[in-house]
Amino acid sequence: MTLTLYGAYMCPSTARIQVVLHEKSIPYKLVNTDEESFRHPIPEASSLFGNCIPFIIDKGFILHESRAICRYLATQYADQGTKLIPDVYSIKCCALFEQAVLCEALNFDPYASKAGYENVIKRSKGLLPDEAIFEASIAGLSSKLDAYESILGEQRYLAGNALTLADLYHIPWGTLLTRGGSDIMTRKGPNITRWWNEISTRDSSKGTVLN
Ligand SMILES: N[C@@H](CCC(=O)N[C@@H](CS)C(=O)NCC(=O)O)C(=O)O
Repeated sequence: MTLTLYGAYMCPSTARIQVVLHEKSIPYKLVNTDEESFRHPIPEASSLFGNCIPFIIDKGFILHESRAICRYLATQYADQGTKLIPDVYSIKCCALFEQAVLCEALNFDPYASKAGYENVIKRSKGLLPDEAIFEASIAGLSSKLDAYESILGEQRYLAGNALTLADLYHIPWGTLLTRGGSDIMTRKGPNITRWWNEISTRDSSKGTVLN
């Protein structure tokens, strides 16, 4: 039974899952809920999360929250595609992976999503961006990226020298920041630039609902 992803056009969380589905070579069917007039097609999927998308149904298993979904895919489909999480017995590698995952959720996403929402999502809906919010978000992100620059000077990826989910999680909002006219992903320093150019040009980052 093919995995089904319920998502929407221009939804970064949907794109995050699509990146991982591609990396793991998992065939899937995308149900675009825009086209369904945002009518929730599976009543039992909406109890806890309201009408929030994205969610997946994999052989009857319903799961919400893009990062939880990506984690599930990387574990359930461990034997195929790109390995995206460290082995469970590597305790320190797992701890560094958790650190990188939380770094994206707590230090990158809050600023990048605010800036990307102002300059790209709002414009795509015909609304005017608030330049002050955009600039403040970019300034906040810029201060957080100083640590990225030094971490990525010591290692190839955020959790070590292997690509993980933590790196891929940055692709959707990083892409929209660039599209929104910000050079923040390539102006902080050579290490972030090298890392961002590498992850954002992977085949998995193309062909999502953002493209
Ligand atoms: N934390 C969620 C965020 C998902 C999200 O923001 N979904 C938006 C569309 S991109 C949505 O469903 N908004 C409508 C609602 O919350 O009812 C995730 O990462 O999956």
